[in-house]
Amino acid sequence: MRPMDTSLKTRMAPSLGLYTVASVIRHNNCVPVFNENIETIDFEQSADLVGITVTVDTLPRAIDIAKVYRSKGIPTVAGGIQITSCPESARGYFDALCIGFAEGTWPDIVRDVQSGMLKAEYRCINLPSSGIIGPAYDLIDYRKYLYVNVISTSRGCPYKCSFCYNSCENIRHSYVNRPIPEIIKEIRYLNRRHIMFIDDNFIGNPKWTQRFLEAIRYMNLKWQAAVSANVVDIPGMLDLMKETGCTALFIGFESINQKSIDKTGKYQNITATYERLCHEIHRHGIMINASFVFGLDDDDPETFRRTIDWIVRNKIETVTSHILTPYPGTQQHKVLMSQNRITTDNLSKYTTSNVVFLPQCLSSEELYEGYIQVYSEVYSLKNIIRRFPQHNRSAYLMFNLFYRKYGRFTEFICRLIGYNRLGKWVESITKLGQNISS
Ligand code: B12
Ligand code: SF4
Repeated sequence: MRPMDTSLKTRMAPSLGLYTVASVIRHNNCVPVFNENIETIDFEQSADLVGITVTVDTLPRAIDIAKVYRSKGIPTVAGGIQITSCPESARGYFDALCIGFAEGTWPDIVRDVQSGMLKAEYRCINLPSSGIIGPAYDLIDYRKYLYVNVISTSRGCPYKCSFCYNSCENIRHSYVNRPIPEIIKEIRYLNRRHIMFIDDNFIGNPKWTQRFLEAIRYMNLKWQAAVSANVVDIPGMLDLMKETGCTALFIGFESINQKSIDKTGKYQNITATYERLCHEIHRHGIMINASFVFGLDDDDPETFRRTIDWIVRNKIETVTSHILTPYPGTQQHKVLMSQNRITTDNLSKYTTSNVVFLPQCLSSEELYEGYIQVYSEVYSLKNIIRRFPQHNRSAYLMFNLFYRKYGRFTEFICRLIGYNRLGKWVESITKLGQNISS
């Protein structure tokens, strides 16, 4: 957990990756799923095969878990973002690695375990749209999470920003949208008016997005998603989003300094257009969750002050910020490695809330303090009042006060009444303005 987080973050949503793995083989197998963020693993339960999903920061723990199972003679397979981005980081710690999509590997893995012929590596880095399988939503214990109404409509992103896992070799060529009828089936199954689309970039293929939004228009949903900053340049897109029920958009602004942006290869972000972008989104009555990354080479001690002022001036409803983190396998990692600037290879620190490299125009302490300052100033009572929006006021107050400012109190209430009950209650009184990526 980051210093500003509570269990509301870890209880936010289930791992769709693991429930997809479960979905692939559930018909002939019993597939219990454990989420160690919120519960303890029952190591006594017997198993024929253990699959572990791994993000960068959870790799050290995944290795420890695998050790326990391997000592009992149970084979372990690791998959997920980190294994796909940088398989070298995991070699030797698991019986097999899955690089890419479970849909194209897990059936073979199960078959090979059954015949005692498990290979060291399985690979499926490209899937046709029809090959994607939806998660086993019916296996999720809804009571454990704030939200289960999360849907992934695509995999990957057409952009390849240098700090993002999408710039990794095994991922950079795999952007795919799912068949629209499959997604509609999932929305119907979830049977909720509020849906959170958790794609990297919901407008990666604008023509697909427009077709999809037209297809769900009749469902009268309230929804939110993450999009790239060029959303404002796609004719009619914001109108269509508004008409089909969009309440909030998560956008990776990353920096208000164009020089910093240029070095990330995020060509779709033009800082000179940011104010117009915010104005247009707000004009459509949609909330903005702005994401920033600090520690880029042109960031200096003044960057934090300037960014906070910009956020307040543009009345950004919610903010997520990160310390630049060189995920192994990314272009950013290659550059910092070649400059000998990575200061720790302890991946459990790679949560975007620790400084794991030497910044250029800042000390490590200044970077960390500045990152903390952004959260504490943006969510100070004074600035919550100064950012008060024209639309979605109840959602704004709910997120700013009860998630960010007084999260510990909300966490206490959740323990009394249950996370999912609180999530549903928040959805109904706010018409859902909060974004999952916060
Ligand atoms: C939704 C989401 C969240 C949610 C829910 C997380 C959860 N419970 O899973 C919340 C908001 C809580 C969250 C939190 C965080 N997140 Co997050 N999150 C995502 C997001 C947007 C979608 C994940 C998802 O459901 N994808 C859809 C599923 C179906 O895809 P998948 O997981 O890749 O699974 C497929 C394959 O990878 C493979 N597979 C996966 N697991 C396994 C296992 C086996 C055994 C096999 C065979 C195959 C396999 O098969 C699956 C089906 O094809 C991703 C971005 C992304 N596109 O993945 C970021 C992402 C995973 N998050 C990220 C980060 C950094 C975080 C935080 C650390 C942020 C922070 N600073 O606090 C936290 C902490 C997460 C943690 N350690 O618990 C990074 C991870 C970077 C990295 N290189 O590891 C990502 C990639 C975002 C990014 N662009 O950088 N997150
Ligand atoms: S636009 Fe976002 S999701 Fe896509 S590559 Fe860049 S940072 Fe990653």
